[in-house]
Amino acid sequence: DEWRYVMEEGLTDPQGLYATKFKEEIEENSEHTIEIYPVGTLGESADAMEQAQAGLVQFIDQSPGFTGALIPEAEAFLVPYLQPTDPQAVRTFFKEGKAVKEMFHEIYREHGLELLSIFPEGQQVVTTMKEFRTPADLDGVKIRTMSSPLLLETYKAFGASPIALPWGELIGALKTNMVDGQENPAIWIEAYGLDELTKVMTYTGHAQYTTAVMANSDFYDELSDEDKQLIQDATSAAHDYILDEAVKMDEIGLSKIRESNPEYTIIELSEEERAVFKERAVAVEEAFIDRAGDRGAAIIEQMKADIAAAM
Ligand code: 6CS
Repeated sequence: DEWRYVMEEGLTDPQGLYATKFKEEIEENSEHTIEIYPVGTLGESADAMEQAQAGLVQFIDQSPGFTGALIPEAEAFLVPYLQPTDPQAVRTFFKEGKAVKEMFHEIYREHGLELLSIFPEGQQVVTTMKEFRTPADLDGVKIRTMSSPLLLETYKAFGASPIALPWGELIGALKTNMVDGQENPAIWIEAYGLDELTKVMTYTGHAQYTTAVMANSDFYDELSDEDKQLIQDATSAAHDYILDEAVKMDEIGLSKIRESNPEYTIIELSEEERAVFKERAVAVEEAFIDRAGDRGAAIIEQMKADIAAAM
């Protein structure tokens, strides 16, 4: 059969590397073929999710930054200052952590999605027109976020004025000063020229950009055992591959920006500066648990245990 795979990025971006590896594994080991639909080809993220839930596409890669608007528990990956920043700890958390491996499967199933992989793409870095070191510096600064409500709550807690926009509107919004800044991993900032549209890039250490690969669950359930195994094997191969790549992504993204845009100001907040934002993050974690309930609380607890074990 020909299976469709939609993602939020291009073929040379992290989601594209994963998708290409997944496609190769499927096509080498079966008669099935995969057609990859990169960012924009099937509409915005919300459109792609509707098509995946309806079974018009069989596979989707979507970040909790968007999926969180549909599945509150997915916002666990957005809770600020929860995930580690050390690349090896990040790798262990996403490869071996019980939360990532076990706790989301049933939750995504409730939304018609068979969860295959969750992986990181690098630290979220904030790009703005002016330097900031404190929440007061962010007063009135309009920051674009993806559409999950927890991201709006995060930037409100950090002192800024957040605005949720789909990806396709961000570049226009930066060019027309509708927004003053945004957050994304370095690798993406460089690839899409977001550094060219802002003046300063700040490492706040508050999150890893996380994404998830899923199949339509009706499609998956109707497959033969052999095809299910094929998909699981392709998933493990692509997951291992992307985790190795992810360890290098921040470094590659940052060095490309330094090379192509030497004027750009790059700031890493100190531990003392981060501490102020971390205090603000406590209320955001509470807002997550308010929405995601006992199940959400259990996820956070398990994530914290997994992170402690990964350090
Ligand atoms: O900011 C966004 O909307 C986009 N950021 C990344 C890293 N991937 C796709 C997503 O749509």
